[in-house]
Amino acid sequence: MVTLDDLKTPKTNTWCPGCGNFGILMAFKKALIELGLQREDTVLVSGIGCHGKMVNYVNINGFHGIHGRVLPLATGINLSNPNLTVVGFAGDADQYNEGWGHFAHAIRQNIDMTLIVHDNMVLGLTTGQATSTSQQGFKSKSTPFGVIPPMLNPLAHALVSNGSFVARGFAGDMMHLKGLMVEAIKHRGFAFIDVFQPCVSFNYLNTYDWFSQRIYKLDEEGHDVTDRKKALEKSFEWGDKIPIGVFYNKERPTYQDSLPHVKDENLTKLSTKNVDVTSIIKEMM
Ligand SMILES: Cc1ncc(C[n+]2csc(CCOP(=O)(O)OP(=O)(O)O)c2C)c(N)n1
Ligand code: SF4
Ligand SMILES: [Mg+2]
Repeated sequence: MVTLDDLKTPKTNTWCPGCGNFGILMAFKKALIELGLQREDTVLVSGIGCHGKMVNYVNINGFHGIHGRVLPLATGINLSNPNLTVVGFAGDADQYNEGWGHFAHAIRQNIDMTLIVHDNMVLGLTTGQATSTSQQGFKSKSTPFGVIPPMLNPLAHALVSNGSFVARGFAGDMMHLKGLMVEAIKHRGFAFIDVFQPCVSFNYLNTYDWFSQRIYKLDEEGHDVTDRKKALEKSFEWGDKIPIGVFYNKERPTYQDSLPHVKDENLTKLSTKNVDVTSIIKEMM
């Protein structure tokens, strides 16, 4: 049985005091413990940004990728060894700006993994520029006159891309977030959680108070998680009332279920003894 102590690493945490990332980190550790996952069977993939340091603070297998590429890396890991539990941690700029192209495809392919986006609505590590989830009018170093276009709606995009698990959490409600992570990791297929993560140093608009005054829990109002149209409608709620929780959850076949060479056997276990790739290499030279 894994304990909080086992998951500790010797790295010094450099997040700003009060950062929402602490809530996400603790929720994830508690989810791993509740699920009884073994450290060697679990892989954490992270992007570049403050969120990317997750890989330094959880003592499991980790891959600190390049900016925007959490999903290609996680896809490769999952397809080569589907027995591993793969959890990707991306930033809002990392996933919804630089890595945006990968988002819809990993979702529609239904890669068996979990994606958790630390959505602080700014580029935290590079000191507070606007991202695609910054609200219209948000003033930052990169948008001195305020953000011009409407903010991107990642949940709606995930739902119309045929997402099989779509949820939103809040770093300020760690136990609720832990529950979402447990459900997401158990889900067979692509599970996506957008997490409201206050950046106390650079986002003075979307603060803990701002979120706390607005959020409400979908499960407390009897939301049907198998109703995609209703989930889509809920994903457009923004303003005085903002829903968190599971918007949609219905399993469908995963990508590797239909791949004959990985369906029953791990790529990592296949022998390369009688494979000759010389002709392919020659063709590419
Ligand atoms: C290919 C590439 N482009 C740009 C950068 C510069 N860069 C570093 S972190 C970052 C984004 C940080 O924002 P976000 O993904 O929202 O993460 P946060 O710091 O807010 O957690 C960028 C653009 C980079 N490292 N690599
Ligand atoms: S800059 Fe923002 S996101 Fe980064 S550690 Fe500080 S509070 Fe957290
Ligand atoms: Mg960010």
